[in-house]
Amino acid sequence: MIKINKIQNLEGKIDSLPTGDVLMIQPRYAFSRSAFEQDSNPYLPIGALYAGALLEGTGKATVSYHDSQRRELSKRKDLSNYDTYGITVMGASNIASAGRTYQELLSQDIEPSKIYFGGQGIEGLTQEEFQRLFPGANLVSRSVLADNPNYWSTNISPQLEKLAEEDIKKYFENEVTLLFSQGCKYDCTFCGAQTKQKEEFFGVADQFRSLAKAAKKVGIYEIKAYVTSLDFFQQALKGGDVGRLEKLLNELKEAQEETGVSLKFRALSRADSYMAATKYPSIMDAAKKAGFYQCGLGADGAASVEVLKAMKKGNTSLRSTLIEAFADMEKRGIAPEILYVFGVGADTPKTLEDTLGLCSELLTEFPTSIYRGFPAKDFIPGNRNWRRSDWKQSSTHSELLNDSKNFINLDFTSLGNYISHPNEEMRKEVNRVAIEMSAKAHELGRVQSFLTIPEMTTDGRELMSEESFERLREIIAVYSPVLAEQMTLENLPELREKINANIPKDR
Ligand code: B12
Ligand code: SF4
Repeated sequence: MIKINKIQNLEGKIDSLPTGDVLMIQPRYAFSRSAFEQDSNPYLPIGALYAGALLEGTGKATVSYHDSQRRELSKRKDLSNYDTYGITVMGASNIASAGRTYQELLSQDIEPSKIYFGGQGIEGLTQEEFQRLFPGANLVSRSVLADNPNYWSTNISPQLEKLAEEDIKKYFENEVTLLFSQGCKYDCTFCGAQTKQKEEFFGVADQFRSLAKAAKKVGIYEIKAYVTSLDFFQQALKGGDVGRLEKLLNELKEAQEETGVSLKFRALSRADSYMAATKYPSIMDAAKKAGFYQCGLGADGAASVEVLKAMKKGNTSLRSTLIEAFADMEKRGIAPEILYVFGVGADTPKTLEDTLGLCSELLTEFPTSIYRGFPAKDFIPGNRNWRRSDWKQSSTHSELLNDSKNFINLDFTSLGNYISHPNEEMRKEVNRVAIEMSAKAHELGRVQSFLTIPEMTTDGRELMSEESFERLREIIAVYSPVLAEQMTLENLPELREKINANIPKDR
């Protein structure tokens, strides 16, 4: 009886999904230049591939793929032959690049009603917000796909087989995404992930087998991956099932032996979950054996108990737990990553200064640690703040929705800007800390925080002081000595696109 109901639900909702011959499109990287250039470090479009596999599972769609990171969409001769078009949007800033894709489709006379958007960056918009940005197009909610009984075990091999070998080679030369789990039981105010949800696991070993099969085809025998877990060790917390995690890790190890393809992966975890997991030596052992080499620990707010409370992090002693976790990781040969979002509404110049102190201390105390810090974007579609009624009534919210291009300012790598930090004094403080920390981490060669230049209404003075600008110049010089020499606070708006295209991609 339950099964029939499920099928009826799925059938009932199918109309809101793309059907027929579907072209699933991965937009270009948000900071690529306006003129098309082939991306030499493309991301494997796992969200599009998984969505494509689920769509085919409905029996009402046949999916092809277009990766705009690799080829220009408007040059496709068969563009008008498809029944429907899917555009995938990973984060809020990708609404800007998805907007470019939407315009490219419209310019080829494709009806907006045939265009479907999906992905975590966009699915948190209301229909009204979405229609303001993309009139006539369709917004697909994940729940329609998640109703599929095979949602957690869908095979992506048939989708990977549709991609060009030269693209597969490029994807696997870079880090790819391994579908591991989804969901985090916490609900931090700034987080746009699948929060307040019980962790669910994908068929991990089978997902790895699919990746391994594709990699081997192009002669690659070692895969580097970022796993999708939001809090990798959360099963070690009270009420969790650590045995399940251990079993998955052991299966992952076996799948490597069976396929002859090895895996090195990094994951994210809360510091308290990580410490809870260290109480189970067999889990830590299984993780290491399965290829775990780097762990990003959410340090957001750790420098101030007040900020932690405002962020609803669910842990007021984060600072000491972090230090314990960093020490433990280094003992085990796992590189700790300082994943730090700072500059939220509750921050003050004092808490920002303390943040700078804490991040510097972590980098100095732990010689293998890596800095991955970002100026907060407090309001993004999908997070708890976005749903606040004061935000919905604000002029910034309205301005943002006037043009999809504005969403670029919500990228986590973007320096604080008029959209993310309307108060100029705080914006400059946030950027001072962001630039100073990133510069330090660059000097140490332990950096995974790449800052980009946002759009501005006047010139660079609205973003930062002269001192911060000189420090920023040192960072830019690492990637483009010529641009670093040319840049001034006045010409920053003009050089913005060129500078951003030279900054390494967020990873
Ligand atoms: C892996 C990952 C990365 C990797 C991506 C590597 C790659 N190959 O692309 C790296 C580290 C590079 C990365 C970078 C970024 N990421 Co990221 N990332 C993730 C992570 C951990 C997993 C995403 C994933 O692949 N999930 C698995 C797939 C199958 O699920 P999915 O993408 O949600 O897709 C499902 C649905 O959304 C839907 N769907 C997706 N597309 C479409 C399209 C259509 C037409 C349809 C019908 C359905 C559909 O179908 C899928 C199956 O249900 C998530 C957190 C998480 N656990 O989800 C964050 C996450 C998605 N990232 C996020 C962000 C913000 C970014 C950045 C934009 C950060 C930034 N710089 O601002 C960048 C953008 C990079 C880019 N691609 O342009 C946020 C998005 C939040 C939001 N609401 O905006 C998340 C949720 C992290 C977080 N805690 O906030 N990321
Ligand atoms: S920031 Fe981390 S702990 Fe907080 S809700 Fe997001 S994934 Fe969970």
